[in-house]
Parts: sequence; structure tokens; C-alpha cells
Amino acid sequence: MSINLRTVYAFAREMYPKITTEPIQYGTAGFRGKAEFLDSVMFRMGVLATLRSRFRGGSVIGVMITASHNPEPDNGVKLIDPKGEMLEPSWETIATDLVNVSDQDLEQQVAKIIKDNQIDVASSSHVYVGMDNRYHSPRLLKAVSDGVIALKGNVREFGIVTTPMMHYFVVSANTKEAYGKPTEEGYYKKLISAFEELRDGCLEKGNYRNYLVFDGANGVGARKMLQFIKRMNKSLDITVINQGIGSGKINEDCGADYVKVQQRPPKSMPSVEPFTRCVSVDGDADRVVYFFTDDSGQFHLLDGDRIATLVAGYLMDLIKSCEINLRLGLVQTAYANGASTDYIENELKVPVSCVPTGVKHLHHKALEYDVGIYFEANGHGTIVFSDYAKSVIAQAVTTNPKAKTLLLLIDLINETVGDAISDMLLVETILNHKGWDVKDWISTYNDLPNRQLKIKVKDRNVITTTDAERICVKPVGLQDEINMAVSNYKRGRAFVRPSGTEDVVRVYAEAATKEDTENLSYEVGLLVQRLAGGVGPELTKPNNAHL
Ligand code: G16
Repeated sequence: MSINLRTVYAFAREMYPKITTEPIQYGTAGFRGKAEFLDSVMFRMGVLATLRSRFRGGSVIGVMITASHNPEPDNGVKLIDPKGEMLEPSWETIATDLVNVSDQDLEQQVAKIIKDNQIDVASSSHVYVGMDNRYHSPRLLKAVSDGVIALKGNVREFGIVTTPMMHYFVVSANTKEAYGKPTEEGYYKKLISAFEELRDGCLEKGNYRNYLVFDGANGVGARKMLQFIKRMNKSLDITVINQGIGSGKINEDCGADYVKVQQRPPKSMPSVEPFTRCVSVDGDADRVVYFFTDDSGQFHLLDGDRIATLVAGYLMDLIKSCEINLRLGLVQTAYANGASTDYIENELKVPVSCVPTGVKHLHHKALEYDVGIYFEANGHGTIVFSDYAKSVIAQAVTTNPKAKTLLLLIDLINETVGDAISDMLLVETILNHKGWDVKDWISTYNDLPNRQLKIKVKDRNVITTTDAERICVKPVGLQDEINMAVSNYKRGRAFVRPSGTEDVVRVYAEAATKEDTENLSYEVGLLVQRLAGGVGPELTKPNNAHL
């Protein structure tokens, strides 16, 4: 096969010209921004995925077009490596250089990637592409496919799918179907059969009721949940809201990010019995949080930290009862509620580590354990089992029937990446086995009140951090001022970091009381505005602010 790199330039010039000279950054989970600026980025990512596939000996590389939790006008791209992981960090730099060169320099840049990485351009390559349901996603999907075609690669389009489904397809194809069939039906079948076998016909137990409300964030998760319901043998009774039909916009006033950050139910929440389990996922269904309202109408959140602790406690007990010895560990980020970390360390006695935001960091760290549980507080996470753990569990099944539950759980869990639907089915399985309702679940520990703010600044990159984003290094002096503010509050903790998916600086604060938390977040927000070049509107002063 002969490849003419001139074709790449010709496509770029004619169909996907670069229309901005603003530098484009590789963010927390790939490139993200306003959809109208992304055509050239997508075309080039098609080119990159093809080169990456050739570099990895023809393995399938995945490209998912989505801006996940961001608002509807945004879009983005997530790249999936052969084992279902996010793109390797050294290639993030290659990708960044590729999207930032001018159209005139594109051909030369592609030649450089080929040379630097000794890629055999005549070898075969396979790229899988999927997208969320934003109206601009089909246009961007075509741009990715054209990038693959420009280098004579093989492209397979999956249409509208969740991000975790794309990860599943990539791994299934690369493991020659050992992980499952790389089709939508294969995905449903793997998860539903494990879930229904784990229920074993027992739909209700103790305080556990077989009903929940599912907020699909007007995104892909809603559509796919409806497909799940069609295929499930009434093993779970689900009402789907925010289905993305009519005027509902993706992630607007609904979905996991809204519920977590605003600490309230989606605006369109129907009235339900107090203590009904409600679930919110984000636009591409890789995050999940639970919530409920009590009999006084008060809202309660069960976020990623709660899911992590529930799963860790359950797996620990199960592993013990199977009489096997596996090293279990939990990975969190700075956003983890201090009370959850205390509970994990002091009650569960499971080792816990803290890494920077982004599932790529959590996933990597979790691989150090036999059973690595990782969850961000925003509901993004999963569990990974090492090959050793899998072989020990498989061996245990021959002598201890309880180990069969562990084997089925491995099938239910999408180990490749956080998967909102798989995570939800896992939580439902655990609650059902324990006979727990949301009251039992939330009573395991008390969350510290916490608050997140988004602060607009001229350039968010003026903020740099260290120690898993818990310490701000620049602008110089900001951390000292944060420390001073924090020292005035009992159990106070706060940090700031630039977002990698939105053009904002994020502020997190927690303290012993709600009032203190509001005041602390306000104080730290003001510090960011003052010392990091704030451009946004004035922050709303909490009622009891002493500033
Ligand atoms: C992405 C990442 C998550 C991260 C989130 C927020 O989520 O996959 O790991 O927590 O961005 O990142 P930041 O605070 O840097 O904006 P998603 O669901 O948007 O893909």
C-alpha cells in the first residue's frame, strides 16, 4: 500500500482548514471546546488514531466524539488505547503538536511522527469511532473518519454510543472477543446476563426495593438505558427521565455534574416517594451519582465517594468469605470528601491514595493493586482486577461457591473505564445483596459539607499545582492566603486548580458546617479572582460572610 502524505494536506485545506491560531490544549480527557472550532482537530485525530494503530501493530484504537458533562455547544474527543485505557501520555504531546501546526505544516508534522516513532505506514490500521447525541457530533465524526481515510486506514463507525461502550468495543476487538463481542448487543448481553445471574431471581430483600428513577441527562445514557430496559427480564424497574426528546438539552439543569455540583435534583424531577433511589449520569454516561429526598423534602447525595466505599466494603467482605488473599486498594482525588477518606482508612482499613484529577491517573494507580477501586467524587470510576486476582478467584470457585459471585462481578464491571450504567448495576447488586435502602447506605458515615465554585480568569494556566493538586504553586502567595483562610475553619480544607475541560478555575472547599463551607469557598473564590486575574462577575456573598 502506498501512502501519499500530500492527501492529508489536501483534505485539510479543502475540507477541514484550521480556523484558529489560538493554542489548543490537551485537557483532562482529550481536546474539548466550542464545536465550531473542532473540525480540523477531529480530522487530525483521525490521522493520529491511524498512526497510533500502526504504531501498536494494527491494534484497534478508539475515538469518541463527546464533550461529556459540558454544555450542548461544546464538543470534544477522547482517544482510546488498545487496552481500553486513555491515550498514553507521551502521545498526548504528539497529539497536541499535531492539532496546533498550520495546514501548510501538517504534511511535514505527520512525516515527523512517522519518522520519530518508526511507523510502518504500509501496515494495517483499525480505528473505531463513536459519538454522543449532540447535533454537531455527526459532522465531527465524518471529519475523524476522513482523517483515517486520508491515510488509507480502516474505519468502523458505531454511531451514537456511550463512551464506556466505545472502550468496551476496543478491548473486545483487541482481545479477540475474550472480553465480549465488539457490538452493541454484545455489550448489553455481557452486562445484563451477569446482573441477572447475580440477582438470582431475588428482586427485593430486606429494605431493598426493586425500583429507581434514572436521569439520563438528555444524553446518550438515556437512550441506552431504554435499550437495557427492553432487554432486561424485569430484573430492575426503572423510570427514565431527561431522555433527550423534545427541547431538553444535554446536561442542562440535569445529569450527574448538575446534581453533584448544585447539590439538588434535576429541575425536571417528578415527584416521587421519599427515599426513592434516583440515579443521574452525565452526557456520555461515564459518570454516575445517586440521590434521594427524605420525608422532610431534604436532598441527599450519594456520590462517587459513597459508591467507592460501598464497593470496597462489600468486596472486602466477599474476598474474606472466599478465604482468598488479595491486596485491595482505593484511589481518590483531592475532591474526595474528607469524611470518606477517614472512613476508608479508619473503618474499612483499606489503603487509599490520592492522585490528580482525571480517570487516566486513577486507572493507572489502581493497576498497582490486585483489586484496585477508583472513583472520583463526581462519580467517574470503576474497579480493576489484576490477572493474578482473576486466576486466584477462578481457582477459588472450584472449592468455594461464594467465589462465583466475584467472577460474575468481574463480568458486570466495565474494567476499561468508568461506566455509569455498569456502575449503577453494580451498586444495585450490592444494595440488593445487603438488603439496604438509601438510608442504610448513607448512614455508614457523615459527609463533611462541601462546595465547588467555577471562577472565570483571563488565563487559567496561570495556576499551577502540585501534590495531587492539593497545593497551588503559582501564582506565588496564593497558597499561603488559602492556608490562612482555611485555618479559621474547623475541619476546613480547600484547594484550587485549572479545569482541563472548561475555561475556568475550580475551587473546592469543605468544613465542619454548611455555613463555614459557604464562607470558606467564597473567601477562596475571592482570592483566586484577586491573585489569578479574575474576569467574571462578582461572587455572591453568602448571608453570613464575615468579609
Ligand atoms: C473528565 C474526566 C474526569 C474529570 C472531569 C473533570 O470527565 O474524564 O476524570 O474528573 O473531566 O475535569 P476538570 O475538572 O479538569 O474539568 P468527563 O465526564 O467530562 O469526561
